[in-house]
Amino acid sequence: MKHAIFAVAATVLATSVAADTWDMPTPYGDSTFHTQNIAQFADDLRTATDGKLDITLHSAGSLFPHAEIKSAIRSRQVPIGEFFLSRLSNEDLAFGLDSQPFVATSYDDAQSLWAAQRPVVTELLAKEGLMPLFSVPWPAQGLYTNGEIATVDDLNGLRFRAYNAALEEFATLAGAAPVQVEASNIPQAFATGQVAAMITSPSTGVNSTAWDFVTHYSPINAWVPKNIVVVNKRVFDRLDADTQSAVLAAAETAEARGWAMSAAEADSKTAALAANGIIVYQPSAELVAGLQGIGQTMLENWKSKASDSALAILNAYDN
Ligand code: PCA
Repeated sequence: MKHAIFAVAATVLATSVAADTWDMPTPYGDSTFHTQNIAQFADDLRTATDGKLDITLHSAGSLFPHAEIKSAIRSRQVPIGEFFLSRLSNEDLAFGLDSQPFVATSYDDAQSLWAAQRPVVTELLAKEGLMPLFSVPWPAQGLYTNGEIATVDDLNGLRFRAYNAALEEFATLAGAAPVQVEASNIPQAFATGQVAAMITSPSTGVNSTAWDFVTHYSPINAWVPKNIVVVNKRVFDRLDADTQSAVLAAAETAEARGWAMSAAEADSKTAALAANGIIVYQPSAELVAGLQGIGQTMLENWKSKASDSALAILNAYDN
């Protein structure tokens, strides 16, 4: 009898230790490769910890809207979550350098930029009790419109979907009218005439069936912005050492896998846009020159407002 009670007590103890379930919000939908990568991260962790750490993913902003995910992790309403890194640029421009046009336009550049950005981002987030686990880029951003865009002037007056402050500035400098719309609301925003053009990845173009509302796509490859997965530091510190190591190992694997998925999507999703009837065209020299001019103006603005830590990233990246 005594043994039986001990056995029951031990089982209860074991299951209460085992019951570490983490809710994880992301703004992006299930068909997004980032979400698929995170789902795999959760699976990997469940396996590595024998089910001791069980992450439940809440996609498409279903648990928290995008703008609230970071503060929800900070206040421990959720232990972990994903968001678009450069949305934090209103807190410090250090978070936003990956969304400045023509600073880093290839995966190699994006890797170098992330290497320069990571220590600074880690330090800034630590001040808020947050710890980055991994960061994965979207494919380079391209231009979706109705009809071909030959020069920047052709963007004049267009209602332009934006997803952060940098894209809002970009659209404004191009003479367009920016409107903030979350990725999962893109089809509706076009259908209702809220917007008529956008800059985003081929991945998001395909995920939002862009062929239903635009005719043309140009891979202007202007920047390679990233998502980041962040954990609350106190929650992480409370995990036992083995579980902590498992989280860090799964994060490293997820980062490498995510970058590879992104690179594969850059080609496959551009092909899918064309296969669904979108006309994919290379930007004219004049359009590129005009867009680069906007990029230069934006970088000057950025430098004039950047914190020391933000400037340190740019210096480290340039050297
Ligand atoms: N897709 C996301 C962010 C960048 C991207 O390629 C979006 O459009 O909101």
